[in-house]
Amino acid sequence: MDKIRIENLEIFANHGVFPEENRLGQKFLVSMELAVNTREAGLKDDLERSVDYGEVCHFASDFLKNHTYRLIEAASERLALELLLKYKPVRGVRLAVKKPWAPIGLPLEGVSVEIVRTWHKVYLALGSNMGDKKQYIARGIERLGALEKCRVLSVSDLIETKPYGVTDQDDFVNGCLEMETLYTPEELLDKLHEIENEADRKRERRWGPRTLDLDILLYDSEIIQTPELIVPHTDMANRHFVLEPLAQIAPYVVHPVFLKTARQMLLELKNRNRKEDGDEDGIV
Ligand code: A4P
Ligand code: MG
Repeated sequence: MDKIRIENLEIFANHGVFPEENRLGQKFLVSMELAVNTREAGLKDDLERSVDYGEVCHFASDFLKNHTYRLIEAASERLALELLLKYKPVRGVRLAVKKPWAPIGLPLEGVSVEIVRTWHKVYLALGSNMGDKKQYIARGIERLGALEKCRVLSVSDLIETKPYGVTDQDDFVNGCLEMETLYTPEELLDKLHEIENEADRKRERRWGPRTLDLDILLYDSEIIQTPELIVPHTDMANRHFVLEPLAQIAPYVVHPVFLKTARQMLLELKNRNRKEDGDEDGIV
């Protein structure tokens, strides 16, 4: 993506772990690289289609003057967040905050922290098979949309499905949604658990009845395997109730392990199911 680069913006501010730093202040040098598609602005010579770097500089300067953080890590993190939330065309930020006068009792040219923060594209599976199922899902989507670091982009139709795996339970309502987020995958999982818990979700039995289930299907094209989180969702390619709504909102999104689109996985699953049901040829 195109970049707008601001180098070594000088800001006098009060960040630091020592009380003297907070009281007296010192010089900071801030460099920002904003990932912005500048094509339209370039072709039309129109600032409205880009991001005003002068405004960004004043915003960053005011922000770092008006807040006091102990760590330049915190100053960088908060400023990156503010920039990503405030300027819609900014898809990502590389931000360096440097302290040329860091008081460490030794001569040095400076110390700096550099971070990269971007919006991430995520697909979630939505499910419920208890109580007012559609209402639980609608409320879950509303809660996600209310989070500052999430933007819900599209929601599939909700479909009624027979229970898969553990079959002695009520039918499900399932769907998928597409969103952008500034959360890491682990942070997002915590948020999903909070929203599930607000919906009175009980975890008595794996794959058992649930008021609300929010699973991460895809997070950019990342492949994650930790004890708490597996992305892409391990079983998504075998689940009609996941692939049908996913293929509706994102037919060409690619599974980063199987290298197949949602539509392809859905067609292949239907084909397998047909074969298992006795139609030897299936369809392609
Ligand atoms: N976890 C690991 N990876 C993920 C991920 N990608 N997204 C961990 C979300 N969570 C993930 O999940 C158990 C643990 O999985 C979490 O604590 C998290 O650390 P859970 O939601 O507490 O329990 P669960 O949902 O019973 O287990 P699991 O394995 O997530 O099951 P699924 O995959 O959610 O399947 N039939 C129909 N028709 N429709 C359904 O929606 N759902 C299930 C449950 C079974 N049958 C179904 C449906
Ligand atoms: Mg789950």
